[in-house]
Amino acid sequence: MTFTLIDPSTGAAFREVHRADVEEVDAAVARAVVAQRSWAALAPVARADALRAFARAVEEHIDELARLEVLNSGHPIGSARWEASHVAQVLNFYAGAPERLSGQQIPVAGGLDVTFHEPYGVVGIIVPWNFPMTIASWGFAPALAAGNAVVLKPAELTPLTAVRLGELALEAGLPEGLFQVITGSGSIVGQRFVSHPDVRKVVFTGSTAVGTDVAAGCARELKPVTLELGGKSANIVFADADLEKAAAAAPGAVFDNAGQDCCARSRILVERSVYDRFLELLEPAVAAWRVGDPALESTEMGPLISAAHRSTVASFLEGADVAFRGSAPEGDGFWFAPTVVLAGREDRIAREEVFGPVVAVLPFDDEADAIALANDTAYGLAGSIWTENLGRAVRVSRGVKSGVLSVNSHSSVRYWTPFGGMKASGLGRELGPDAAEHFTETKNVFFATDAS
Ligand code: TXE
Repeated sequence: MTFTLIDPSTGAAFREVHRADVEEVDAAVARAVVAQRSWAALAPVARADALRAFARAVEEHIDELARLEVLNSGHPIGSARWEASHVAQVLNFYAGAPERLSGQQIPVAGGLDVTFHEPYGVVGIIVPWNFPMTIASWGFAPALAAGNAVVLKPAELTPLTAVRLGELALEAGLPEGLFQVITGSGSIVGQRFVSHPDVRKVVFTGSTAVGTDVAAGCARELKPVTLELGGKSANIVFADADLEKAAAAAPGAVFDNAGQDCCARSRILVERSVYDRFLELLEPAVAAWRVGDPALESTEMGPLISAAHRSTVASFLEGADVAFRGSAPEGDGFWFAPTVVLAGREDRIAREEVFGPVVAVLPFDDEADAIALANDTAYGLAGSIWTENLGRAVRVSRGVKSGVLSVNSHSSVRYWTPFGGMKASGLGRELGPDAAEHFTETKNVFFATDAS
């Protein structure tokens, strides 16, 4: 059994990929159990060295990985190269973790009390199609660093870079069975990660609906789970902001990766007194956003991932008040022009995740209204605040219920700072200084020292 991969920029089928069944998942988990025991028993420096070797192998194959992502996912080559080098950086960062997973020494009379960070064992990682390599690395790098084995399931649509990373791990000298990439469907391979008794933790990134199911399944097994889910993040522009800068940055914040980004600032909230001026500034910035062949260095945005996804995105424009659109190529491929919509607070476009290059613009009245509107969503992943008023920046960033905010910029993901969502956007945090610890359980041991 296989599934067919399609180049999103041409619509042409180019490869068949194996669809694993439950028996193959069970065999992989059995191999992982064995590999994990030896891996966890290694000296911390040996695990650190192995991860650095894996990082070097990724660095040496950045161009190859990037080209695979252009073909399989339609990412612009510049972005794809950044993604591949990000994987190497994530591996290098967590290569520092094995020697830093320190426990505590807690004062207890009559002895010595210490804690250990014990690895879970085998960790199952389920990733989506929007950022196939980077999201996978946020799971596997800290999980491996903490002494776990990893089974990774890429999305059906975009398995190629994950499969290549699995090969590079072996070429770099990681032990057989320690990091295995299993291609297949969510309902078979993903669900088996949830139900398999030897997979002791699950990391899931994807839709809120499936994530909720995965969490429910993990609850039945008393299995910890990390969830990175959807978003409807607000880009809040106050009248006292540098409007030129805010407008120039807005397209990148929502149209990057064709809007297929959980952190996409897909609602722009603008203070009413500067609403018209902001739209005047936004229009040329959207027109200048370069959509086209992802193989070209100059391209800023490629196609959507699939024909089905393009239909879903298009459905959001039915009855919508479109203010203006950018351009996109005609013809084959799943192209969609960047679109700016004027929305009311109850409109579908203002409430649901589009996961495409469509942004809803809404006016607000004052600071309290901006916070209330930003929070008027089931989600709570990211957001941006544009203001020149420091006190307001502090108040609004504390008031918005999101896991990752930026003031006067749109940055959300740095591997050395924590990342994750509140409310329907997720559970737990990835990346940052503590991520390796999240792949361990604390063990407390008391050593009696009384002589008698
Ligand atoms: O996600 P799914 P899809 C949103 C976005 C998008 C929509 C659907 O709105 O349009 O979700 O995308 C695996 N048990 N996001 O269908 O289905 C699946 O094989 C275990 C937002 O791709 O959630 C894939 O590997 N696993 C999000 C992964 O889960 C299962 C990123 C994600 O698939 C499973 C992606 C099951 N029962 C989509 N069913 C973001 N905000 O970053 C599927 N999977």
